[in-house]
Amino acid sequence: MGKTLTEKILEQHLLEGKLEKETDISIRIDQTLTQDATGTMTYLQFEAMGVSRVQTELSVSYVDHNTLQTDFKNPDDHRYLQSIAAKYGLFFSRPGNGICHQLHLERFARPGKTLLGSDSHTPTGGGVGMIAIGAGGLDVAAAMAGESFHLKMPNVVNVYLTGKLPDFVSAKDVILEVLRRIGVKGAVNKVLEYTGPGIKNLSVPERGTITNMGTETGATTSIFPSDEITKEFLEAQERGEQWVQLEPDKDAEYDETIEISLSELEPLIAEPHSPGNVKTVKEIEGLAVDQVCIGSCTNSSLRDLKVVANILKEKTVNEHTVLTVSPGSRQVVNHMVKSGEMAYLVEAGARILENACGPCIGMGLAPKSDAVTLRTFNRNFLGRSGTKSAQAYLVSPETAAASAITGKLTDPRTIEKLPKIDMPKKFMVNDNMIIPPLPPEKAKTVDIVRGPNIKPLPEFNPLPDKLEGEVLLKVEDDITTDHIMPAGAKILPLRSNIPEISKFVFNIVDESFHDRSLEKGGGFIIGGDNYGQGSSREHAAIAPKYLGLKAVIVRSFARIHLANLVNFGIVPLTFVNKDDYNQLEQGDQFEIDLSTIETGEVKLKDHTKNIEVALTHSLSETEIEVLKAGGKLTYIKQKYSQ
Ligand code: MIC
Ligand code: SF4
Repeated sequence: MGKTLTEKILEQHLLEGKLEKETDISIRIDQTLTQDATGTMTYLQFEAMGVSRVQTELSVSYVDHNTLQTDFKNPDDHRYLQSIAAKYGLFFSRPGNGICHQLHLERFARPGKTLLGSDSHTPTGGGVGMIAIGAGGLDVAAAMAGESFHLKMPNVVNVYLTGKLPDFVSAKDVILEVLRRIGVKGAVNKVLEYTGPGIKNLSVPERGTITNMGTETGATTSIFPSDEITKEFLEAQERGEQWVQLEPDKDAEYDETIEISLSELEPLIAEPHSPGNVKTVKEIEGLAVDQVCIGSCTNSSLRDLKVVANILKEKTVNEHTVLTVSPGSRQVVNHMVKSGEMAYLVEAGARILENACGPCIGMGLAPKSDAVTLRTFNRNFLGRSGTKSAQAYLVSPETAAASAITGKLTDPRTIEKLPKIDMPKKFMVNDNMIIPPLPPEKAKTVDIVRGPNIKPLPEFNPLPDKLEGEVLLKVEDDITTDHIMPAGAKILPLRSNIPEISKFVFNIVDESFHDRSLEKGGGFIIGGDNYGQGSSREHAAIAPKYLGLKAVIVRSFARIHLANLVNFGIVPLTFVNKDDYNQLEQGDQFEIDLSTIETGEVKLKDHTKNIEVALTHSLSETEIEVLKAGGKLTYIKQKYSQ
């Protein structure tokens, strides 16, 4: 039986287990990436592991999230990250260089390699045929220390593309179509592998848009083959020698197939507050738009910005609409400036922002109250823009640019002609904002720079056999990490200060959560399906743990958040009978007996309701050991000290 591309790359990196569905495997990680918002915690944990230099082929530390410097905190963190990179042998991408995923695709992503990143959109790298996975910072720290990465062997889905995208329909519409079909939990523990004759009509940055936002389906990762188009891209990035041809076997067997005819797609839009609420633009055309934001790791490539600039050429942004543009990288800006296309944006009245995440994570440019904001980003979760009453919609760059001109949601196909875009044969490569690793002897002499905002890691105790306490909160389906641990300009700078950031846990859902948790001495959370979808931020586990959260009991979990809970010693449990969710309430007194956890069966006694509820879990033996140790850091420290 032939192999899928996913199986081929996993097989080459397999350290433990068998490539059989649902079984636990561990793989070797070749590359890692971090960004600043998750990076500080990642490196504090890496430091605690006591390893003198990163053990990977390549590790890069990017700065792109916390670039709004309203006080000393963010710049202090940047200096810390720079000193860490110098001391431990990492590449350091300086603030101002661009968004981690865009930069990694341009400069480091390599076909056939594995990449683990402390950001959920790490699968962008799948655009060049690598297995690129998002994970919590602690897992990335462990990979840098030379540990393998554990995961459940995912099911592989064949996303079979035929045809060619019509004018004004682009890669964003492809991934929105995938989301329209399978929703935000449709690919949990699955890999979306793109095949079929249609892929030859998609460039690497377009493939990157698709693999990037595959994260919103819950997928472990997404991947395209490495073909002639990949070769051309790598050559244009002066990395032609890194190309290898990689594709699935002709007779590869997939667990499922999704067929998409690119020729039949039309402009799509995700309505508030989920990337899975997909409609056609036509269905809600005419909606008045207050703000349009173009950029983010999904849609900030040179191709995307050129399209936007040429649609806006000789036009003016509608007087009732604000347009922001955040380019993906300096390389993109450089091209846009030299070609003169940046001037089209400026002349049209776009507010040009730094090459960074910016409005995507609420780092500035929050929309006005009740605004309709159209974004080329990948997430439109409640409050993420920085304005809780805003209604955020996700669209392609074409739809965004057309709507910025008219001031209302506009089907870009109503613009007469698609402007012709000239893509360069060679990109303007300039790595002068990437500081390469220092040689080991020099690295040893580097001192780590720590600002006052960097607080030591909290220590957590081993897990007892019995957990007791109150249900602190009951939530619905699809709770995101943005609900659990909101981001934005005010909270993100606290990422290296757990006591401070913990004050904002569940703030967007229930402002009293923090005080209640402390008053009750911790307790439990009850949730629905897909609990913890979205970001890889381990702060959504560490901060609740700091407040005393003992276990989370839900119908189902999102992959990265589940791993983060284990890493920080919070027990992730699921209902055997999903309807039991309805019986339990906030305020109920629980007793959970963990003495049988190894058997997969756990009993919950609800003393308030006087009932017993059967719980289970999907934890591997190692994960149970990690939980018992009180978290992964203690577990790894114990392992190294033996
Ligand atoms: C996001 O898009 O939500 C983030 C901010 O990039 C996160 C990481 C973080 O919270 O720092 C992600 O996607 O993992
Ligand atoms: Fe940055 Fe937004 Fe991409 Fe997250 S999704 S890495 S915040 S641009």
